[in-house]
Amino acid sequence: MSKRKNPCEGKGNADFCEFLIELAEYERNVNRNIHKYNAYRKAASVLAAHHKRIESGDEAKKLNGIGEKIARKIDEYLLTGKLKKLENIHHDASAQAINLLTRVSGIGPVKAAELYRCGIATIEDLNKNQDKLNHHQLIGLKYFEDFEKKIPRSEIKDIENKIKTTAKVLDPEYTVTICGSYRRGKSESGDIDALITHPALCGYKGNKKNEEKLLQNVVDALNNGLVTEVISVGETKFMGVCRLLQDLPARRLDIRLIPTDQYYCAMLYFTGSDVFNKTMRAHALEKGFTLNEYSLRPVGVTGVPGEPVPISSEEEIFDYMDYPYKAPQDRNM
Ligand code: 8DG
Ligand code: CA
Ligand code: CA
Repeated sequence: MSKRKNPCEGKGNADFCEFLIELAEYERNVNRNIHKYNAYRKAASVLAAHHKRIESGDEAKKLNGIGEKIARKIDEYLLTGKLKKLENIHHDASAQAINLLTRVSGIGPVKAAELYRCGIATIEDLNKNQDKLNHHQLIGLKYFEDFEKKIPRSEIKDIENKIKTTAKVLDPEYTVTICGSYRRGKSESGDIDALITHPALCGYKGNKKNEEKLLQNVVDALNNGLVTEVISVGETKFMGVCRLLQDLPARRLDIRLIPTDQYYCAMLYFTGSDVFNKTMRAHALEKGFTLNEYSLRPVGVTGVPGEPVPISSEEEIFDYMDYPYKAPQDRNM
């Protein structure tokens, strides 16, 4: 996972979005309150999508996902141009340190707090305490500056072509899709989220012997040029680092091997955005389905999910749920 980014650049309510996203990050990284994190992100995304400039907390409160507390923050911001809560966070050394440490790939909020308790507050401190880091975190530290850089769309396009060509040379039956913000049409992305599938791999009738090597073979082939470091690799998920050309930054690359019968649910999930996914899941529940990265299943009156519905396109998932189809570029919420 790349650290989640601001979904609301350049819109009429961008300043509200920015402080809400900052509060969200604080809740996740420092307080480890995922509930508040989600609430702030949802509010930011609702404001980002709103067609006109919000002029009061009460006006904001009419929007779905904005409650009393956030409305009062909007009032405070409109009145004073700042937020006391954020000012305090900015002056809180531990909050600042923990926020910084979580920007290192592989360091989550719990590890960041643990490191801070050991007196580690800066990247320099991390460099002096590498014995406290695991393999993923060491790679995150080594490429800290590179991983902070956004990846231009054109570079991902080239990486996409390289992965597709490499897979097809191994076996023309591979299918490769780059998901994440790239598939949503963003001009730059934080990392690269690749999905691959192969007809030999189906959730129901998978040939175990075959599937063990389906991902490994692709990764091995990419090791001659594109992939430069392996963070971890299992039967279904590769996490690593790639570099398209010597003078370009190193990039985070994840590749997931998905059974064919789960491919479209996975594609939908890994295309995101995460806020869009939450909306979609909530809508599925209203329509009597449960949706996740693997499948769409009807929920019976007893509340027990049934067998997965067969799916052969993303559109079908929307159809089943009676939800108007949204193209990937319209899922940037
Ligand atoms: P970015 O990398 O350009 O910052 O944006 P992104 O591509 O939208 O974010 P991502 O963190 O790489 O996640 C890719 C998609 O995976 C995301 O758009 C939706 C889905 N997803 C969630 N929740 C989570 C999660 O907690 N972790 C990960 N890895 N993916 C998630 O909906
Ligand atoms: Ca990712
Ligand atoms: Ca991504």
